[in-house]
Amino acid sequence: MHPSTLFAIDGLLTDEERDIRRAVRQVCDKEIRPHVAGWFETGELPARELARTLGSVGVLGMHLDGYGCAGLGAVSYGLACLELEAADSGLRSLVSVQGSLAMYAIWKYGSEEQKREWLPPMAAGERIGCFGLTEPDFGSDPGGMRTTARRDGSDWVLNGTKMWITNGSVADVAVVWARTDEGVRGFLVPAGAPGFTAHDLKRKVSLRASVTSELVLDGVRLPAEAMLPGARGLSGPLGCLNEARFGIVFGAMGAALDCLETALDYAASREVFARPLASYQLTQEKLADMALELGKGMLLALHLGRLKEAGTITPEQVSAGKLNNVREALDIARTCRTILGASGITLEYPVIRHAVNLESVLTYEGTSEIHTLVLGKALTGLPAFH
Ligand code: TGC
Ligand code: FAD
Repeated sequence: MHPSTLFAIDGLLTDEERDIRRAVRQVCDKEIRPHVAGWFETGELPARELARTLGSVGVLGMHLDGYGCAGLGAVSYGLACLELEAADSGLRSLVSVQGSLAMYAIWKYGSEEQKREWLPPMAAGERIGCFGLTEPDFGSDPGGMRTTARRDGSDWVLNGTKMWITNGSVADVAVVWARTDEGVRGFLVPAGAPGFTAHDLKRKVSLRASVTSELVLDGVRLPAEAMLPGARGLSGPLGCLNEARFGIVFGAMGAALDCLETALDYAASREVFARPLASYQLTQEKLADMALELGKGMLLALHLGRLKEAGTITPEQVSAGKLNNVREALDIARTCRTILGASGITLEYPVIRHAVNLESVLTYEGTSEIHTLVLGKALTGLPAFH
């Protein structure tokens, strides 16, 4: 029995949602899976080519309306993230940052001109975006950011450094959050603006099939129209994070499913002490526990998706989903790794790649500790961040 059959998850989806899931899986099977272990190994990704491929199948900003975006439901978007992350968390990251962070920021807070200029080519994958919130000294606490935007006549002048920025060096536009006299504001910084540089972060052991960069803003002068007019204060960037975190609730289950499918196959064919590994009770306990957590995580993701579609989801519910599903996915990946024995440490199988990728997923978009504290605050009314 396939693990998804245990919970009859497919029966909870519409025909359209199943079709979208299948279509994204087909693209991953054809364009991503055959190459992804190699990209991971070399730490190099054909990001532009991939963005065009993903744009051509309509997954970039697929949950946004208008401006070349498909306007699909939250569950469809989640299932696309699931299939992408079943291939590699780095690919889901590319799509999350493009659609849920950079495009969403422009879609939600941008002027009509900004939307018309950027959203259609970004939906098509002709232009890539990144999202610069984290700084070298301020990750979990973005409210402490040091990047500034100072008015000079009608222009803005930006100074500061952003760190760990996905898609940074391949982006055509960076959404940069900076401190101004009127609080935190967002700016669209085009690649090539004088004083703006992006450097790739090397020697990563996790999320190697993804571009991660440092952005340096050294007196970057921007016209008044570069500011996102609709975002004021920290709620601007945090509002975007809710979108991307939601995609991860589904995505993490994709990585876990790929690990579990691999472990089931391996346990069925590997003989130990003259019997298939799958026939031992210790192995079956691992497999059963993993199928349970996977099923529960999928049901949680679907429930949150339906709440999002109904327009009632809260940031705390998204935190609950991100915390639970990434934590369980990482646990599943590590357990699957044990089932594969020594084979589990090689790139011949996807399991160790998923496991080390999920270490990044546990940290970005709010660490597991931060989401625990979000839930703690919701339950007690007492914030414990500071
Ligand atoms: P706090 O005083 O609680 O809030 C400041 C303002 O923000 C509002 N707010 C939210 N609004 C929308 N959605 C949320 N989830 C929100 N959380 C808070 C809040 O109502 C308030 O609004 P206002 O109007 O009163 O000013 O802020 P705090 O400084 O105490 O911090 C709260 C905390 C710790 C939860 C927040 O800073 C946080 O979430 N930290 C984690 C940072 C984070 O997740 N960074 C991710 C960077 S991007 C990334 O990692 C991309 S990875 C690539 C990929 O996705 O694949
Ligand atoms: P810190 O905030 O320094 O945290 C270190 C440890 O302290 C963590 O365990 C944390 O949970 C814990 N901690 C922090 N505060 C508390 C507290 N109050 N109580 C108890 N424990 C606490 N950022 C972007 O803006 N854009 C991107 O595109 C992006 N992409 C990323 C891609 C990758 C591969 C990675 C790894 C990160 C990316 N990030 C991005 C940055 C990411 O969001 C941050 O790494 C994350 O928010 C944590 O910040 P930090 O690394 O500075 O850790």
